Amino acid sequence: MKDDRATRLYRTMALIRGFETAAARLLRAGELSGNLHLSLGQEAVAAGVCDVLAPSDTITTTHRGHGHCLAKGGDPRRMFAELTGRVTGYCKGRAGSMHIADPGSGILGATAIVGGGLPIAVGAAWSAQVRGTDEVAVAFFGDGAVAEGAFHESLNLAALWRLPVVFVCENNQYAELLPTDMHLAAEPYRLAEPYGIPGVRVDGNDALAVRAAAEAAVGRARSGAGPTLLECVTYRTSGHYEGDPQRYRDRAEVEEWRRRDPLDRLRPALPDGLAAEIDALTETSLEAAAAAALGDPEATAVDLLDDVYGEHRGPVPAAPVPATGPGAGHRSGRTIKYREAVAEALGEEMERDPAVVVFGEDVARAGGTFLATRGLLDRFGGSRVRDTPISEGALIGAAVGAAMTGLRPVVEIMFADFLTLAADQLVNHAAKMRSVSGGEFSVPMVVRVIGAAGKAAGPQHGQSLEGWLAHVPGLKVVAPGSPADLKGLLKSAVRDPDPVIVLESLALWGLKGEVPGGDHLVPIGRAAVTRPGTDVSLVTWGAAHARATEAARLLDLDGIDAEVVDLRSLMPLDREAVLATLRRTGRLVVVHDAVAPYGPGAEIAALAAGPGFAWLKAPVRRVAPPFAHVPLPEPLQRAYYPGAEEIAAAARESLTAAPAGAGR
Ligand SMILES: Cc1ncc(C[n+]2csc(CCOP(=O)(O)OP(=O)(O)O)c2C)c(N)n1
Repeated sequence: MKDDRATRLYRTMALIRGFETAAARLLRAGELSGNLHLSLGQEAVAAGVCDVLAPSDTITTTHRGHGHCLAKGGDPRRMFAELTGRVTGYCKGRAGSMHIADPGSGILGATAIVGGGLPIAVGAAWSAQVRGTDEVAVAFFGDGAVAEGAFHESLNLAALWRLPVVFVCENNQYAELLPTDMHLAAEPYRLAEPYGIPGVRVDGNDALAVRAAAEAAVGRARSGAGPTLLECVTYRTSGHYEGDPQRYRDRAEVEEWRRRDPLDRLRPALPDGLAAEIDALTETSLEAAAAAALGDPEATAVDLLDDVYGEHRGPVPAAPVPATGPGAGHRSGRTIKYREAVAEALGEEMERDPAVVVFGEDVARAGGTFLATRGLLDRFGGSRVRDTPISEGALIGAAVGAAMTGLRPVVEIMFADFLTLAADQLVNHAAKMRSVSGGEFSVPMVVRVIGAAGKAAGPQHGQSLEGWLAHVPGLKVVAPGSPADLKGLLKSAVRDPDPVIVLESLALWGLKGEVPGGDHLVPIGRAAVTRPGTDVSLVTWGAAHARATEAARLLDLDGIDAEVVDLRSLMPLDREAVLATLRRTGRLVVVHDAVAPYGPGAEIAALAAGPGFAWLKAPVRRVAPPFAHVPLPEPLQRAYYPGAEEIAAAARESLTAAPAGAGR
């Protein structure tokens, strides 16, 4: 069978083989930073699967994904540039071999996190379904990923929603150093059956066989019949990483698999002499690509802040601080509850933009565990408002994939405590995707959680994790303390180009407040002075804002004029607002519901002790819960969360304390 198809597959495999051989040479020559994980011997999987994909189809891949990226249309020169730390690389040379992402060729990203790409492919497939296209998403992963929760969560979700996704397990028979039978209790392809989807095992060193199996799986996905799990049994003849002494397997085994080399196997299917011609041409063009990449400028340190966030370089808002509180100048006379602000904001955004979708556990039929999304299903239908399984990792990952492919997903995760189950997708993927794509991918997604708590249902249903979240470059974190701010910040979050975590508070759930009319937006990264004052500043956010305001009232009875500043956003932080209030009063008390040690209050105190030092008249006070877990009983909660009296006491202390700083 001397056909074009075999020639095409051979060309792709030769390109992968040549690229990786050249990359290994560059490593030995000291031109390459970091590890290099090659896929020598596995080329047929990438070539066979990608041969049946259209340019608009998408893939996610792994730390060993050079081949998948090249087969999907990645540019060898840009890949060499990335490996060698050049500004012309896919990530501007900052991330290296394990991180190639390219919207232009449908590469949603290689990830160094085992299993990390599966939920993202599921999200891309869901996005294709919602947008009504016939695009297919493919997740490439190793046998090691099959033991990860991400694999099972992804298969369940994809099967449940009949998503156009193909899961390609590249079983090279080792997960790092362990053979498959020592780390998996079942053969990968068999795991499809319990999820009700086809599980197909194919000889992964036979490019034509891989292609045929992939064609069937992709066709099935495109026709709307749902996902397939394709296990390609192959072998990597190189070490786990370049330089690996490979003590975990014997030479005879490697030699045996070399005899089954996928390029050698396909050669007879090509016209005489063509394979040698392709090999020579490929080598010449790759040499030129590598040389050109090495001639490009190296990545420089001044670029480090680029591409962490979308609309500005670094997380510092450029606009000035408003002089007064939320809603100033927009009096509508209309009051709503804090919780009602959610459906109002989302309803308006969904009307405005058909790309906005809302999903999460019980958000649709029940209208949310806390009834925040009530009514949205009836208004917008099941395609845009969806109940999901209890799969926090897959949900955040699906939001990442959906956001990268044209949707604006809003996902509800109930309590911030449960974000820990999705930490990989949040911290390693949502937060980094813009950066590892060299700024080419945006991840406009919103995660709503009960977070800046102030009221709890025990140690695992009430943590205030804003300090933890705001510490992650790439994420934005807001904690609205009023219905107007919740509505305005949520609407801004939906329109934001970056992942935004909206920390809501159960303590404020029934709080009523006036909400401005019209298209009410509160800018992310802008604080509000909710009570002007001259003697001491109470800087706060979330549910603690109400208690700080009460403390200001108590202080007023003593003749102390406290200013209350509601930060509203933790990242970006309105540094100017903190410095401005310090300039006005010279005294700073930071009030929050996250535990004090290593908490977000320390960041604000550092601001006062640094750029604000000249205005500081007294030591900064932090009023926050102790370094302990959130208790369940009400009396213990009252002891745990700082009350108005405690806040007022700290403010009084700051007025009587010995001068600090310049003391002016
Ligand atoms: C979540 C996670 N755990 C551990 C690692 C360390 N690690 C890097 S590669 C690898 C082996 C992965 O095996 P497999 O998925 O079979 O892919 P292969 O390397 O064989 O292509 C491991 C454990 C990681 N990168 N991510």
